Amino acid sequence: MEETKEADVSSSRMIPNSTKEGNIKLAEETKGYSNVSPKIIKVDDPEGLQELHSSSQDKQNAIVAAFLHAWKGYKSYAWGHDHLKPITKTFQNWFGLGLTIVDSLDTMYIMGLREEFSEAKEWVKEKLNFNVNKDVNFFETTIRVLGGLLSAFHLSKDSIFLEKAIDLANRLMPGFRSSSGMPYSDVNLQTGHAHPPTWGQDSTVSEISTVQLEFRDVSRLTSDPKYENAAFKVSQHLHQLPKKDGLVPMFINAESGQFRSTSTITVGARADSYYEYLLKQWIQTGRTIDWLKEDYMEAVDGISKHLVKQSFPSKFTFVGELLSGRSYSPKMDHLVCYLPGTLALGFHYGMPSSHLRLAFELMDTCYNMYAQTATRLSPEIAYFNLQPHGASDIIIKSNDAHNLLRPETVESLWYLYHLTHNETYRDMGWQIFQAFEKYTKVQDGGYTSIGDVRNPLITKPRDLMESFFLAETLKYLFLLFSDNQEIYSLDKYIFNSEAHLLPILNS
Ligand code: DMJ
Repeated sequence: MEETKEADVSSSRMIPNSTKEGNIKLAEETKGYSNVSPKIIKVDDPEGLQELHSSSQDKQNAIVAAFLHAWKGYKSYAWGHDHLKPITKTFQNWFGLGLTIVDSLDTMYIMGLREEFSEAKEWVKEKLNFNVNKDVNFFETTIRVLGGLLSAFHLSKDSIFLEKAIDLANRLMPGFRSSSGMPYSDVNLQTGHAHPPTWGQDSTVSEISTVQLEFRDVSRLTSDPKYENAAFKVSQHLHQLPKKDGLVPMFINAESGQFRSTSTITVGARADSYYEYLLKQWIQTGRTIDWLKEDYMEAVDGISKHLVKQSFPSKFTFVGELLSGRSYSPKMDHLVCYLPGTLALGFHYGMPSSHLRLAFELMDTCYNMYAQTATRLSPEIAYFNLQPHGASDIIIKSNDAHNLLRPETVESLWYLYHLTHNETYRDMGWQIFQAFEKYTKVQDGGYTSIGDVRNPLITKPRDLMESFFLAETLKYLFLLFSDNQEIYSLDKYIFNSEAHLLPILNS
């Protein structure tokens, strides 16, 4: 039987100041929400709170130092390979595309790490070769590699990144060649052969719906509409499929173009960024395509109606799942924690204030998924207690207790800080950063995923540093402590699902 352990809850919740200066519209709209303003846990762990009052500049410096520590490990033991295995001091290859280098380019640019950026650029120029007989995941390669190259081009204006991006986009295009135009899961970069995943027949809905920002950007840069057309056809097709109040099943068949109707409805793994890219495509295209906005709004209403509940005893608002599309499960992936940020972004662009209220409530929950464990790190999956007499809101099962250095919570903290200037979001981010420092930092370089966030003495290092730790987690933390929030403003850029920056049309 699966072992379960209730998370340790040792602390009380403290209500800080409500929304401060900043976005005036937001401040006015949020006046009535003092009851849902962020709450921060006061932990009984002096080390966990150290330097809470140091300056934002000092904190940014600490985050840059963390990036350089991660980079040092990657450079020493994994250079040119996809990921660092920091414990065994070796590497892991997934696609063989130097993922960590390409995914990190814009983070280095933003952090002002000019030497490291030019070293990485040199590798892209001399060594990055897409003409390899290798099957890659269509979605992951699009968001991490194509997105990384496009963002590096937009920031640096160096043409090498655009050349590489166009080469890669051309090699990914055969992924769309199914009977329905819905992309397959995998594509061979040399032969163009595309196919379903080795483990099943269907494509994943979040994967096929999370490539449009990138392919549209390639079309704009090349003045060739074929990339945008192929990718947007997917969104148009999904738009006309039947849904449950805007909610989608997690699997779709690339040949028939039909959902697997018995698959789970979730905002977590396999469906998450479908919702994110509805909103972000609407913004990227200058807010002119009404059905993208309407589908997004319908989906948020569907999430509120079918998936959102509150736990006992602390009334944490969380997003559960409908197993087989029907039966409610109070399970929430850490991946869902992108949602507060997306909801806040939507509110910034005119969505109803109920979206912002949900964002505040979910942000509090996501932060508590960290603050209420003994390591102050979130598990990959949390279950929420729906029994009125239960002692603890958050239940962590053994198989779900790992932490992969994921970005979603700090991503949302940045969106909420960027839009409200409420310092509490920075305090939350700083506590999370300190926990990464304490439990995932590896002495000779790099950070490692861990197997158990519940036990500070036995965290069970899993020996992998995924590229998104550098591309997203550390980038969003760095931006959270930036005293100039205008440079990378959400009015100028849309951030893709891997935190790569693409310009907004007419911004
Ligand atoms: C990243 O590759 C992207 O953020 C993706 O959208 C979801 N999974 C990882 C990070 O958790």
